[in-house]
Amino acid sequence: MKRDIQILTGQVLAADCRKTIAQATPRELYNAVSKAALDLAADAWKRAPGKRVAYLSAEFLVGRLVYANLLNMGRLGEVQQMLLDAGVDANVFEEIEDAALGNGGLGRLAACFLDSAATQGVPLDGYGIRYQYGLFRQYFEDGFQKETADDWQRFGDPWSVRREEDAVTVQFGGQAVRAVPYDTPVIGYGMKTVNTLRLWQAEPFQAFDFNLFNAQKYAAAVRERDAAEDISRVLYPNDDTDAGKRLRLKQQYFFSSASLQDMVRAYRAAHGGDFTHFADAYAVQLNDTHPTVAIPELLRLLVEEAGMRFADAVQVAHDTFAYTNHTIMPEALEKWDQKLFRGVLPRVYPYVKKLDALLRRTLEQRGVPMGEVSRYAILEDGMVHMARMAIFATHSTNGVARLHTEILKDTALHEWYELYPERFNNKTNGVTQRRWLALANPELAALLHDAVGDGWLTDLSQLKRLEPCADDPAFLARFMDVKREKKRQLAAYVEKHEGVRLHADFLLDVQVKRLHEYKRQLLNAFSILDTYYGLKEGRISRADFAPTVYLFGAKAAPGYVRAKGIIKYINELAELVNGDADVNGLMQVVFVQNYNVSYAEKIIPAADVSEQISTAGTEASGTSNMKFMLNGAVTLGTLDGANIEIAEQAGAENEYIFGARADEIARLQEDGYDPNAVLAAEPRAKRVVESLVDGTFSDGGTGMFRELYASLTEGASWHKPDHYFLMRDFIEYCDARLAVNRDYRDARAFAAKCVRNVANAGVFSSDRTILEYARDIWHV
Ligand code: GPV
Repeated sequence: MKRDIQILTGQVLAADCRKTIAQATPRELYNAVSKAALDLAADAWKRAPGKRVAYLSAEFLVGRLVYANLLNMGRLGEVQQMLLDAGVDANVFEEIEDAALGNGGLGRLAACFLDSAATQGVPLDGYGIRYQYGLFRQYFEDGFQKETADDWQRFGDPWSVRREEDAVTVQFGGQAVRAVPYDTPVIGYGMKTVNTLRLWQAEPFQAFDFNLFNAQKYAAAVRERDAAEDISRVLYPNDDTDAGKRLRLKQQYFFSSASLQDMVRAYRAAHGGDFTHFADAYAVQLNDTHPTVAIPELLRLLVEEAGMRFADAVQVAHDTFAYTNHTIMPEALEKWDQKLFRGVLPRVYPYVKKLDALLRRTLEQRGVPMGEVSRYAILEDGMVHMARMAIFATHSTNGVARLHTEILKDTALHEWYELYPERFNNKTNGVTQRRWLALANPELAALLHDAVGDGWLTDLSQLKRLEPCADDPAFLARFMDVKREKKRQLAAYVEKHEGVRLHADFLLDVQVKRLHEYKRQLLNAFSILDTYYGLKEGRISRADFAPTVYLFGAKAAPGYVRAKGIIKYINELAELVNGDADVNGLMQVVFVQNYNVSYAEKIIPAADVSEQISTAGTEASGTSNMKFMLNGAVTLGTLDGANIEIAEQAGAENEYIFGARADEIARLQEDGYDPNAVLAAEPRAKRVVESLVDGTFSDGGTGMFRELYASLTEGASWHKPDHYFLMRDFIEYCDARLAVNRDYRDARAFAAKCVRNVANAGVFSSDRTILEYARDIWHV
């Protein structure tokens, strides 16, 4: 019998705070509804027998869990009605902070994979770190980014269960800490499968060392506790860059070791002490190199705790592990100083050395010339090269979009591809349509329900049946109504959170993603400034221009000075444009603060244009590009990452593609590229770039803008000028953008393009991706 979530919620509230639903605070209500729902999921939350996948990831950017879980449980409508009946706003849980245990695409991909695996019945558990503080919260002060700590647990964490009985010990050099798992159910759509997200928290063995305390060494006792807790204190805020910090290595080993100990213990309980068939019980996916220290750790456990020979242990590791690469950017490829590594992980380091020695013997046997060995070696120039270890010791290395995998094979990891071609494979990323369509855009979901039914919820390829609707005026009218409504909702939200009145009747052009030079938010800003001048000076006809909101959302890593300079620049641009009454009816620039998963759920469904303008060859895949497509935005982008596959699926005539392709960029890198020649030849380019230094904008005396200017025109010791080819693509980008604007004026034709995007988004479901991993890599 279906149990009543209203009765359960009422009972929890009565027991916990002696209040009714109508009386409870949002936070009390959140905890009660979540507990009630957790209770309803309890029966389905049990381990199925058979092989399991462990998805090891330093990040799980799950966002807000309550609505997504209720949706998958089939309880969302019921809870919304319950709240309505009690006179409570159905959006009451929007006060609940996101669980931002990730930086960006990589962490959000892991969260989409959890949802898809549970929905598709793939027995996959996530393993990671229960950071006390997630990604910093961002606000702007005088246009500059400021950061504050993200104390996400202050609302409670009702979706997790502490499993004291499964705690393990993780040993560093002279320090031993307890790893205590917190399990969160991962509820598949329809609740047929409930998997587990197991996040480890670091704790001292005793809250306090009383010997120290009694000896009046209070500070020492506290220090010991803090040193343990520090390990899971905070998420590193670098996206796509490697900080190489000691504490980061400790974090990586902490969750890798704890997760493997967990698996080894369960294996022993089920199969006894013979570990030769470990890979039949577990497939372990390494989400980038962050958990790669798991490889020597498994070798250590197999040799020292299961008595296995090293060579046999290597075979087990090879069969068990697989590695996903998420970038070719050299600054993100993890390398650890050998001394640091050995100092922090003295028990593990010998196994890294043995692997390195095995690799060197293998290279020799394969006839790789001595002079080439240094390109492969795990231990080389005083560093431990993690990606090399990951490729050598696993059976699969995959990229995350077709172009990305081709670049890995042809250039970035070419020498490895020559050695092990059979290990390389592509798994183009995807996103979960439950959160990114059903939950974020119920209005569009309802329209799809009427047009093609609800099968797309678990089989996104069914959206293809929408294709004829792109020629149906009545359908297009309804689609445009949905867009209008989503813009209206977004405008209300932005007004509340930013104090800005967003023009809900304008074309909405959006770039939301981490702030990084390669993603080229600065190119976007330059183009807006060029449009502004064009409108003011009559080069662009005001009468023909579709009024546009340019919306940005992005966090810069706190130590990434250039990225912070770009944020300040865009905020200065916003002030210029929004403060000019002459263009107020035509342009608005808005940079929202604290862009996160929940904000994305508001912004993406409202967008008309999805800005995906990275330098070709730099964005491994992108995943927001897929979310925009699914919600009916056209892509204004370069042929980079998954944009290529998006344009291929939807048809290039339904996107706006511009700029140099990856092969041209590679050629320019080889043969030389001179941005100053572009600046000399193209006054429009020169004018916007000069705005960094000619007094148009102020960086508050920080020198940030002059540094940005120098990065474009002079370069630096580590970079050539305009390393990301903004000037190469500037005019083409401006032209493509004007083409979008022109086309937008034919509202129905534009809506038809949007609908064709929705209809062809089927392959970009993470359900498809996860089923490919299951079939090709995990064999489950
Ligand atoms: I490496 N990515 C990320 O978010 N953080 C990282 O540390 C690394 C990669 C991203 C890539 O930049 C995106 O192109 C990609 O879509 C995403 O990972 C998921 O694969």
